[in-house]
Amino acid sequence: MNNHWITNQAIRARWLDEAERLKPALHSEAVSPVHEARFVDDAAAFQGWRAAAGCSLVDLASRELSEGDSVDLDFGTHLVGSLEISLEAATRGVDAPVRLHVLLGEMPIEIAAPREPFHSNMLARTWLQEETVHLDDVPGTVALARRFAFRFVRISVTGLSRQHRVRIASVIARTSGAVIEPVAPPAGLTHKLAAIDAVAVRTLRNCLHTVFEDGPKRDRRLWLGDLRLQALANAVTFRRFDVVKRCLLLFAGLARPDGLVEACVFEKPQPLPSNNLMADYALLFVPTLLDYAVESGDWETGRELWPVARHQVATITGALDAAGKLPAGDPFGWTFMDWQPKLHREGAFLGLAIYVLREAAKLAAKVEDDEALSGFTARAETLSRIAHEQWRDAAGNFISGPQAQRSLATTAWMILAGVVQDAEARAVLHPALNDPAYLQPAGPYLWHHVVHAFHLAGDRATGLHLMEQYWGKMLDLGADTFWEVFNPADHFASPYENAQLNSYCHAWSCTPSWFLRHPQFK
Ligand code: RAM
Repeated sequence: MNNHWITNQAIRARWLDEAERLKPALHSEAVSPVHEARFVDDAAAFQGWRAAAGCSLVDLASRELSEGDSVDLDFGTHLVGSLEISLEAATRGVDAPVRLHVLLGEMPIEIAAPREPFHSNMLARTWLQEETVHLDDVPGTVALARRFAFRFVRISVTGLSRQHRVRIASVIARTSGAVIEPVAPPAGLTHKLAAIDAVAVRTLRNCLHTVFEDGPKRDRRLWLGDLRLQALANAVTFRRFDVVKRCLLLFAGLARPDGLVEACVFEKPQPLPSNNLMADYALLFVPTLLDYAVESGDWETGRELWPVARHQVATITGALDAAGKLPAGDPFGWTFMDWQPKLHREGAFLGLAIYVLREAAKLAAKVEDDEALSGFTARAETLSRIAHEQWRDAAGNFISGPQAQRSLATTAWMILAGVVQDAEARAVLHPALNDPAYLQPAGPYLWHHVVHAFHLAGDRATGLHLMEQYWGKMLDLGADTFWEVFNPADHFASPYENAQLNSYCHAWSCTPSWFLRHPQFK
């Protein structure tokens, strides 16, 4: 197969131009808060804070604020957009500019808990949403021009003439997101599953802007692993296939000089590669392209981008050694799989590689690349045999690493890879779920793959039950949109060592909608 796309700048420029042409129009609505918020320190609430309803907006508009006062607002649900604040004078002739400090949060902890001292092992404090603005004249309106993701807002008067007072006349959120058609709830679901679906759809909706963002608060960026799951849910909800195509073209057009696709690309100020390579995400370009072509019927793009997909599989799975391991030194970047720090990733990665080879073979068959079809099929079979023979303990459980670590990650991916099937798959999955010796996932991204593995193993009931337990627990704890990270046993779990930095509308957690809506799971 010809790999001239890798060095041919004209082809790349054409893909990026097409991506630009597909940039979706944005839609905006004006939304008012529902009432004042009162944050209650409550050990029984998620992360120790409960947002109780304070006074009505009418009562709030009559409250007089001096320097040092603040007001907390609740918009009632998760929003993405900018904010406009209008002040009135409570005393005649406010004679100096007014300074407001505004905190915005998706969750109570972002507002109610102190932000200092700031600590994170990897992320900047500037992800915490806040702004200082001035009004030179009162009455007047000030707009916070940046886009935020929030339900809660604290407005503090941090500068005002001593003898004067102001009132907050109105606060308006101007939402922002790609135009979508509203989707009807699926028929026949229990109350709980219908509620999970609605929150999952809102999660996807609030991440859908000019690309599928991972989260509208952070990183507000296009990541391949996230895109793949969003695209699954999109196919059974908004069906904005044009945006999926745009995202695939961005990854293809911005691939590295060696042809491997970045794990993440920047969209603004103009499309840019991020310099972040991940072996698992690069491979996931393949199923994302296959699913896109199958669901949208756009095989022209399937064909056009096939060389990019083929290059990822050929390069990365071609480098696996006789034991099914990647060479030392991370030549293909880091491997993610999940945020679980204790996870030994090799076993799960081998499962993912086999899964991707099989998906690549399906794509090869569709685009009539016979050489790739036979090559990738044979490679999948060889690696699958290796996994079956060398990556299990005496009892048949899948293991990874020198300590023979057992984990749901390794088990689920070996099932997605088809290394074991049906009764044999169920026999290894059930203990993985119930035995404390198995390392559990750290977040919804891996839980998605576990739920999928149960469906593939022919146990849809357990898959649905898991969804009810895990995503349903977020719902019980007050989720308006599903979260980036959730550990039912540790509400402060954060890969960044700071729960205020976690994203609480994170697209990779939107896939309950896929399981609940796609005909293949009926
Ligand atoms: C996080 C992002 C994203 C994920 C990567 C690996 O920072 O939020 O969701 O794909 O890391």
